[in-house]
Amino acid sequence: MRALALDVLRNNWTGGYTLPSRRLYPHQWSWDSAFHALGWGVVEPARARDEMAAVFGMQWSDGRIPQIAFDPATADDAYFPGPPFWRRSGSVRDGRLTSCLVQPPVHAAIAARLPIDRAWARRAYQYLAAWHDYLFDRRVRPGRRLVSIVHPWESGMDDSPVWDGPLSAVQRREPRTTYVRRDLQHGSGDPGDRPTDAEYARYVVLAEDYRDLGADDDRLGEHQFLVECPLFNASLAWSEQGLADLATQAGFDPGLHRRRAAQLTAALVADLWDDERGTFGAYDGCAGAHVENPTISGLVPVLTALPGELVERVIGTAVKCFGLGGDGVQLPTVAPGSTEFDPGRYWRGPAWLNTNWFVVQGLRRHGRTALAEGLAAHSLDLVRRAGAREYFHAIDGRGLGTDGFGWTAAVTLDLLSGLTPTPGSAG
Ligand code: 2M8
Repeated sequence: MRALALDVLRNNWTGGYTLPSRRLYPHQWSWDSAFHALGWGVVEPARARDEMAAVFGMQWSDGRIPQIAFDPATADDAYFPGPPFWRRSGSVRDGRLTSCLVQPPVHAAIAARLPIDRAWARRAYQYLAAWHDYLFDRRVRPGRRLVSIVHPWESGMDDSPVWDGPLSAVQRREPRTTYVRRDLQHGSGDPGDRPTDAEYARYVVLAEDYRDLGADDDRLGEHQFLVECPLFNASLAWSEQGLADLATQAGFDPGLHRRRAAQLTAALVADLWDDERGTFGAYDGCAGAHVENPTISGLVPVLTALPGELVERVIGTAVKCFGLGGDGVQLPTVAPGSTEFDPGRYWRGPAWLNTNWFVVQGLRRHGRTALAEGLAAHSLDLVRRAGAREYFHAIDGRGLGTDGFGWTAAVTLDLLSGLTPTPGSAG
């Protein structure tokens, strides 16, 4: 399986970074690259550092690390929405065109696990501290403590049912852009598993809106989708701990990052914890209301330094509602007992290796070794049976979505390696 995973990463390697998939996703994606670096870190650390350097290369002058940097050698219409849609030029360090959105900030947590020296830690720290500053300074809404996302694509779990409510309130209009859905071509598996055309039109409208605000976060009050997502904010808290570790390696003061990690964790508990359901919900800033969360994103804050009582509650929910430690496919992205569960549909039920990996890291962090290693072994089994597919059917485990998928391969390599400590696990 190591050979298979390594083949996928090698085949998707462009010379500077790794494509999520040669056909379906032929550019550089932000959080995919972080996972790719994790995998390269196990087998070829120099490539892990190159992959991270390519992430730093896509950073805007305001500090944001955008969702996608487009490969200039790839045709504009190979992926939608591509450069002609985003109409960006030139603000990126290495000159590539990018989208305006972002993705979950897992980079610093992963960078801190890589084999690095002091000079590299200094370099990484500077870019990643600027990235986090962007999120704290520009994406925390007045009177709030957690970071808001402006589009479901920013969550990484694009089609999650958690976005159904906030999306249904988006003013109905036809997209202004004429487009062909490239995501239904290029070997994405069964097009019926992908978002519907109506959902997709809503995504395009929201992307047009944010683009047409000039991606100017001073104008977020005019935007129609502002949601505090538990996975996004938990990644940030975890990565603040990673940034503290990088700062220490670099010889800088880690204090600010330790404080921020603690403050974000406290805010996750105060603002998103759903005591009745034993999980973390989301908060819809446009509606001023909490959103129920039947998905795995509600478990991901287990990555952080949660109080012990909440760790037990989250694990209890994972066991009872998601089948952690049981005989079935682990872990479905949506709890099988919920009405939104759809076992084969993109981000609405299937298991994904990266979301499993988060839960493994959280369980390890809190000393729940048997559950953690059981989930790691189960995740590897999915790949052993179906290959490095994009995601796995939540009932029979068959491979779905595209084949030769980068982060599935990368996480496989990390899980096989038996692993390095998780940021924060020492303290
Ligand atoms: C999927 O998202 C992209 C948009 O970013 C798409 O559907 O075209 C998601 O699974 C996302 O989390 C992932 O980063 C991306 C590339 O693998 O694909």
